[in-house]
Amino acid sequence: MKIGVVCYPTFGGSGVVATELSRAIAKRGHEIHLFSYAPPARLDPFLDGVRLHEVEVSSYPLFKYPPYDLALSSRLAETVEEEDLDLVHVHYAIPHTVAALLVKTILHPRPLPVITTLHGTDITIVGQDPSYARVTRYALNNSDAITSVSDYLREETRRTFGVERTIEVIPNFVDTERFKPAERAGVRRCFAKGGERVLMHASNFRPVKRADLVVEAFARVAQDHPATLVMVGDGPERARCEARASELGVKERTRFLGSQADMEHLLPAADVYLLPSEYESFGLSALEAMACGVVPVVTNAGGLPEVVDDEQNGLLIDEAELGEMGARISALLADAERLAGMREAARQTAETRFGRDAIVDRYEALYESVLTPA
Ligand code: GMT
Repeated sequence: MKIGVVCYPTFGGSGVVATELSRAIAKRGHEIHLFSYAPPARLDPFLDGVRLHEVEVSSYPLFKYPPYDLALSSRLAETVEEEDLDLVHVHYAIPHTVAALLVKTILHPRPLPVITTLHGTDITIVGQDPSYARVTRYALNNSDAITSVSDYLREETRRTFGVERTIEVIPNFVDTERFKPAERAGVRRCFAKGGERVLMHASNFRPVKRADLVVEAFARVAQDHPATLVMVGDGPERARCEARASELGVKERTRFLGSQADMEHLLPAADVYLLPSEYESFGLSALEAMACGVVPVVTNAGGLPEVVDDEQNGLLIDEAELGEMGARISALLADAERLAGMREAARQTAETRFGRDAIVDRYEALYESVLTPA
């Protein structure tokens, strides 16, 4: 098959899923053409066997808002024709689905199935915004197939947009050969020279991630344990988190690393991974941590309970108990046997429920189904 993939290039989960899926599908012998406004953070087009089409948006003094979606549609339409692509798979509905549907109209009667994978905020925040609600509904009703990354997101989509058609839940996945526990002493050396505990958080530091709560929980843990906090990523709340770490007297023990592409090298250094988001449709970064044998501590919200089972493979923190998050982590770190059991269970969950190959099989089957006339 020849597949066009459209995604955001940022460190966010939707771009990561699109990149990892493209890499896996290309390895199976299919031809992948990836469209984005910059090279996706985790993609190595040469090694991954993926053809990258960077969409350039030309500016003109009349354009207060250069029309990215039109530049994307134009580039996509040209490539679909030149390379004879079979289908387009877009990640994140806004504006990618609408751009792909425009291409389908432009090229009509040439068939061009469009698959949309919903990732979360394209429905829960952006999609519901009155500025985008109508086009989001149009995108949902006119895609040839829709997938969502969790049951939670499927139900949210149905509830918010009254969509009755099939939405297939295909959960996110992790490459458990790349994301795996490492020899602990070696990998921890850079953060925990004295053998202290390592807590980690990685995100785009948007308000929804509540990264300040990570710092607060860490300050509580640091009362009981020698510990280091590693904060990976960058975004609007980062400065506030740094200030909070100073206020709470833990700045010296906190490392802000900025954005990092090679999370598989960093995550195994941690004991615990914190993701106290207001909600997550899935929580891919927590899954990557689990694959590395790191215990996820996440909020009991959105799709996170579909990934983390409380007290089994991690800790699920109810909204009302967020103030206790640090104390719960501290108690866990004090119990070596319980911690080791949870590490093992976390890794096992990643392997058995969210392993790459079984989930990529489902996407491949979906591609085949949209190409087969009913
Ligand atoms: O965070 C976003 O604004 C969107 C998106 C992204 O590109 O990072 O994240 C979503 O997609 C990920 C991959 O499917 C999920 O793991 C994240 O939970 C989801 N983010 C939210 O729901 C906030």
